[in-house]
Amino acid sequence: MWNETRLPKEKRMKIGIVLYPTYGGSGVVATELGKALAQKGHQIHFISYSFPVRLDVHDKNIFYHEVRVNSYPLFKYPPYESALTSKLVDVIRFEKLDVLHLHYAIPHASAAHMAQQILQEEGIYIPFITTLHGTDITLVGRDPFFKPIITYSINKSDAVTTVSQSLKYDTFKFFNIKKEIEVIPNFICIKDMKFSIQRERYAEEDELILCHISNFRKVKRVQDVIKVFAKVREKLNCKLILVGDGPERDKMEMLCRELGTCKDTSFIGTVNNTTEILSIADLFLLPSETESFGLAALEAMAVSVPVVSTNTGGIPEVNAEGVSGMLSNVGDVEEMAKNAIYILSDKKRHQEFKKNALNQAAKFDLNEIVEKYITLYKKVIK
Ligand code: GMT
Repeated sequence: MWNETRLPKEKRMKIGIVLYPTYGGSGVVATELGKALAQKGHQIHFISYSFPVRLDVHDKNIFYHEVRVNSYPLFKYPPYESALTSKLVDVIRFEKLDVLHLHYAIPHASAAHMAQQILQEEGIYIPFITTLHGTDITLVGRDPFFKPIITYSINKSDAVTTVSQSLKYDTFKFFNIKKEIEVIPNFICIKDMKFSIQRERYAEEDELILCHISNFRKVKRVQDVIKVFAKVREKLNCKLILVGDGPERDKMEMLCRELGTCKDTSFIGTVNNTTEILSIADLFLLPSETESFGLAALEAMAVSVPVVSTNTGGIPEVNAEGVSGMLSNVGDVEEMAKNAIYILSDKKRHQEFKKNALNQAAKFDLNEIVEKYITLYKKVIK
């Protein structure tokens, strides 16, 4: 897979990618971007507090630098941002990075700005690009307490990107931003894949599989997934697979018990290879309260799984109404259930939605999107 499509030395960039290493979408996007850039011959330095979960390849162009925060009795709160800043200064200096790319504003953008200031004193200029992913703007970022630092560090970035038009709009709406924002959507690599997962582990031959993947936070409205499923199950033979884990998980298990759907629901926890699970699904449910993009929906579509979702935030930019799936208002469980039944109850219609889902996903082709980032890196490197 890692074919040597290397660049001549003078064209290779040394790029620092700062990310959250967990299963969240921003970490996944940052990791996949770094992997694709490394494959093109650029040198990628991932910087985070632990090894990124999706960094499952060995490539001579990929490096990992861990940010460690030493404990000290005085620290009730370990100073992560200072540790990250120091790490950035060290890596930029030693590895001679050309550019930093930060995924998720808090606290990455302010740490990068501080590192930039420190290095400027030594005559080194390191440009940094901030990619806004979602709740850094729509939830956490809107907290009045964080507003000044987010506004300041976005304005100080050498370039700013958002993953959807909707998030760009929200950023200008909620913050006093004086910079241009470029929309560079998330991406997917569409390829023929072989999966070893056995569908029969989760459903009988005559049963359909509905699936949801998230970090089980309130914003994901997993309760609506379960309620929609309960309604679909009244009409169709089906099973529900819930992938992921998070603060709402226990409550969701209780809700399944209340609705009597436990025997048809599998909570499978966090998995590394979500594509494998998605490949056996017939429909993906994404009833989020807010969602700047909806990477999980795109991953579903990339393996021909149609999506029933809400119409909030950037989801309509990903899931095309009546084409790759269907969209409803937040909380409209009744309509989402009707839509799911509509798509699944007719084999021919389901096939059509499946085919369209794959075509729609192909619009977010990895190669095209990665080129947009490369162009941006070149623009900010002086
Ligand atoms: O903002 C978050 O909730 C975290 C972030 C993440 O790290 O998972 O998710 C956001 O970024 C993803 C990748 O760009 C998007 O696909 C998600 O839609 C977005 N989440 C929200 O807007 C809730």
